[in-house]
Amino acid sequence: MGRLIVVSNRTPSPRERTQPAGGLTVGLRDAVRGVDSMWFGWSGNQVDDVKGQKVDKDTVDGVTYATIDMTPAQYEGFYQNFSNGLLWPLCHYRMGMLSFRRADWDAYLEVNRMFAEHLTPLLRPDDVIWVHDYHLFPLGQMLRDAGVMCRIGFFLHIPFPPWSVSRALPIADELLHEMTAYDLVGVQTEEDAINLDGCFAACGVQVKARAFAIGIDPDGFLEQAETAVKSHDGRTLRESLHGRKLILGVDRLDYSKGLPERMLGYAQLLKRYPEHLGKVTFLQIAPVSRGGVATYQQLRQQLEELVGRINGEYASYEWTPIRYLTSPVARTTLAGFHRIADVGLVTPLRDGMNLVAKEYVAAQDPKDPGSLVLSHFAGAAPELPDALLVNPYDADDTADALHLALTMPLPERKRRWHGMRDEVWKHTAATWARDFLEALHALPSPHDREPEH
Ligand code: GDG
Repeated sequence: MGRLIVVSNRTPSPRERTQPAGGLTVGLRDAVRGVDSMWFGWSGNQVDDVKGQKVDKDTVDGVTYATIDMTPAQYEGFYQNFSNGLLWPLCHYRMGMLSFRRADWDAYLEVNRMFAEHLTPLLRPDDVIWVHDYHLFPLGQMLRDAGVMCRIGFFLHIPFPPWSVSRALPIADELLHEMTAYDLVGVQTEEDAINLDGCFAACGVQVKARAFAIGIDPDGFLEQAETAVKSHDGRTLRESLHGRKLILGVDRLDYSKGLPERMLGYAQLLKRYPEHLGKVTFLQIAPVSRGGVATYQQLRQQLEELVGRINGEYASYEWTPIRYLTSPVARTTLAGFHRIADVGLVTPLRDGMNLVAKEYVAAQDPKDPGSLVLSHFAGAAPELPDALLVNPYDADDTADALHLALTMPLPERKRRWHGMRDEVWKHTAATWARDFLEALHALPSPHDREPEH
């Protein structure tokens, strides 16, 4: 069997121990472990001249990381403007945030072409290529144009909106047509598959999307959590609580994660259920992400004001209701924090899946598990009906769920957690990758296809 070639915008840095926060890397890293594979993508470096650049290769634990650089202009047009300033809000149903410029579309195509040009010479005929996410929608077509005959699959990590929303993208038709180059198109949920199929149908594209829900490595995360609670950071966090209950939020600082709405929900808890005043601490870890994009800078400012206002209003001289961190925390430490937390609070306004919800479940102590408060709008929600599901736009709903979570008797906590635990252990990063790749292999090879007339 040939190698697995993973292609994503960024590859993880193979030799760095701390990795940037991000679900794609976390999910895929668990999936490629132990497989003969190559991971191709952008190095993270910007250089003024990329003409004639060579692919940089580094092999660690059987995985070859092959990377190329980008110019500052490509970074701005392809990454910041088109991918994160346009496709991201569109796919998260935020039409009011779209700004389309043809120059950015040109940069997006140029970088996809550059990926194809440098990847093609590295390929062997029996390789299987797996392209990831919205940065690389047209890559499959560009590889086909370069004569690549391998099986190519595509997986979208973020939601896909219905045609009534996605048609706001002026080049939607072209983008959807280019996806015919893929042998298999995967999305996170049935809802995304229905939406994408509706878009294909509206544009007369003969492709069908299939749902493959991503998961985590629950055994690995649990092991980290068990170790981390006994570590210096774990013990220090617990001691600092002075017996108070802990609510934990962990998210990249992104407007899709519903952070301001979450703060308002927590403030509503303190207002409507004053018995929790001084008895609970909300720790929100929100590492800065895409800090160069204006909407992210505005969000950061908005959150700083909100946290300051809520703390000012409800704090006492010896208790601060919200602890808010914008620096990343090491993954091992995070796992321990999840185990210590009485409540995991995950309230995105839209999310492809949301791995944090699954990590919270995995990290719990079976003898005394915490409760998960989860948004209906996370892709994980249909998989985790035993969570306390909330509408994040309704601060009172979030407050009620938090109150319920903080006061839930142990037998009910255990019952709900067991349901969620079964799901998190059943659908992991490894089963997600296995199911997708098995489906890709089951399709007729492009070599065996009838030539088109
Ligand atoms: C995209 C989709 C989909 C967070 N803060 C820190 C940190 N993290 C880790 C979490 C988790 C990951 O980052 C975030 O994953 P999510 O799935 O929650 O969200 P996105 O980054 O938006 O991921 C998402 C995912 O892709 C996979 O398909 O589920 O819907 O948007 O693992 O723990 N990690 C560390 N420090 C932090 O401060 N080390």
